[in-house]
Amino acid sequence: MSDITATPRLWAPVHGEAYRPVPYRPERMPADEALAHAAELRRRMGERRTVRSFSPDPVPEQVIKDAIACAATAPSGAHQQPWTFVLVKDPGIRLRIREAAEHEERISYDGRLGEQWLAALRPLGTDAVKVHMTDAPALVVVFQQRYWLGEDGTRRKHYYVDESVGIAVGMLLSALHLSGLAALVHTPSPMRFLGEVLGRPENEKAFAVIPIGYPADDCEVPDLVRKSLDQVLVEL
Ligand code: IYR
Repeated sequence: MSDITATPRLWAPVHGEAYRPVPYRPERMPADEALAHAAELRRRMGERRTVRSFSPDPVPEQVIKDAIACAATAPSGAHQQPWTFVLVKDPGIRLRIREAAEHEERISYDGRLGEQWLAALRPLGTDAVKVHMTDAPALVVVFQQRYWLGEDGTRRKHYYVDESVGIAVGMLLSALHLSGLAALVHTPSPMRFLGEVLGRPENEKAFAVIPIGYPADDCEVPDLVRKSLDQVLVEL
């Protein structure tokens, strides 16, 4: 390791005045503690399931807000933080989103997806009916800011928006799960209606609708098997 950190710079830094570093010296976690944390986290993350059958019971709103705050710590292209999280509790708005999503999904399931896609979805038991949108007490609709939009209409390019928002959504799902809430990533297609229903500005594009709540008492999930670590990890 020391060899690598000792590698000399071969070119001069070009960031000039804009780069204002501050010290970062997190306390190093002892290995035994790290192993215990990692094993426990792996176990708990292994219990996460995508839920499509929600209890209408209310959830502590602050838990969702804290999870969104966790998601917003995600790394992003040029630290542009190109995300907006719309927390929808209003039952009327949730119903409008459900109806618009079901309208699109019906067209998708009636053929737009194609036979291969429909066959891939069959083990998940999904269909065009999206009761979870109205059963779950909250929806978080995640928007990507495709570009920065100033109040005077000025636009500035955003970088790696898909990657940044994808990472943030992963962190949101982890935070929700570790805080005891169930969620579903729903990506109705096309999603343009979400910006219209929620009154979002032109630079924002819907990325996913995430119903959040507790699983229904009679909730069932598909009997899926995750790939083993051996199957997903390549060590060199
Ligand atoms: N958007 C549709 C279809 C769907 C697509 C994929 I890929 C999934 O993993 C699950 C569903 C729907 O929400 O039903």
